[in-house]
Amino acid sequence: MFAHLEPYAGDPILTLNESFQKDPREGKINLSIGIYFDDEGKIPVLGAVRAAEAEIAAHVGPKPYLPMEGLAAFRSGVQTLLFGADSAALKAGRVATIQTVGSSGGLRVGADFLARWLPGSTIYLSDPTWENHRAVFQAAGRKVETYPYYDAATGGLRFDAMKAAIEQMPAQSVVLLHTCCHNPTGVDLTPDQWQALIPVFKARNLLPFLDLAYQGFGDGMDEDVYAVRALVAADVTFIITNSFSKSLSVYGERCGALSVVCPDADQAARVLGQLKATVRANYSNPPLHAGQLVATVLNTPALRQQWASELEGMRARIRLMRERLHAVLTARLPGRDFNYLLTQRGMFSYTGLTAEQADRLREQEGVYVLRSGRMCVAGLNSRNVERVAEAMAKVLAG
Ligand code: KET
Repeated sequence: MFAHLEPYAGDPILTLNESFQKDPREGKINLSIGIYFDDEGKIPVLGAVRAAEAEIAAHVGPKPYLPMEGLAAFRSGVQTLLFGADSAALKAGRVATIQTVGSSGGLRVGADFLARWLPGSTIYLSDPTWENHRAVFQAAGRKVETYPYYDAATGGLRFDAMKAAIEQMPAQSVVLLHTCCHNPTGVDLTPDQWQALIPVFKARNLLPFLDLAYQGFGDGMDEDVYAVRALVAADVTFIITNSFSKSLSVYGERCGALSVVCPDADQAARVLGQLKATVRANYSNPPLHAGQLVATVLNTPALRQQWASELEGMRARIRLMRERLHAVLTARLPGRDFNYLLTQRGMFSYTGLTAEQADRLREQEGVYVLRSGRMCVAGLNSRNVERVAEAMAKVLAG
């Protein structure tokens, strides 16, 4: 029956992370997967999450299925987080939000929804993007293309080329955009650049699909949703999936959401209905614990506050690690420009290391980065940062 199956080639991120776990070397350092580690090298349990868990455990009750769209308190908490407490769009009832199995689940439900309701549309991804974007949309039978994004020569954004490409997209194309902390490059659009794209989305009748996996890791919880608020204010119809995996450090709980901002409440109600139908035919309904956990943090003012300050600490620590890595590399290889480490935002830096250099870094130095050259700077800590810098300098020097 299955004799014809091809062996799985593995996933560029998850399989590398598995290899790291199996690596017997003591000094190995994991800068591959997008996970925030604290200065002890551990995945933190946030105080806000610990308190929410205690609250839930103190009131253990029956565990019914959630509705297809997820827990109501989770959905309203997510809406306030993304669109703001005073959002006119929320008040008008024109946003459809469902709880999803992480933002990966949000992407896939969104992709399946588009396959059914915008079947002719092509999905455009930034070049480069998170490796799994292509896989998710193709698995849903979507046609996938790319638009120019990263400029390897300057380490910045090819904004003019990006805008020109978007201006050429056929009507009803879907443009996938990273809301903040672009994965893998760490290169983001400025508010002015978002504003310059908005008229293009409208004039060309395009559908932005935002992916927000790193809220709070850029400039701040509200600052990082600039694009979301700007699109709403400009009356653009768009989709957004957001994740709590990284921002609440709850990866395995699978907490995410998918929202569709519509022109009016009637459309939003129909969209919500069809999202529910998509979920029902897939995993039926999302996990109860994930919904309760996030809802408790979002809807308890003291915990919401605590979360914001803990996230601020994570953001500051990443910045410090960027500075430390930059300082040692600049001292070791004075002829080279490592400024990208300071300007790129969020968990990742795009180091420019080739696949072959990434292999050498892993094999000879025990330092794991993706073969694309992406480094998770959130895996650096005060004990390993110098060693990583020395190892990188060695590999870069040839
Ligand atoms: N979008 C982006 C841009 C992203 O980087 C990730 C995860 C996700 C969505 C999925 O997050 P979820 O946990 O489903 O809410 N990225 C890291 C982990 C992975 O590849 O699954 C990574 O890039 O390493």
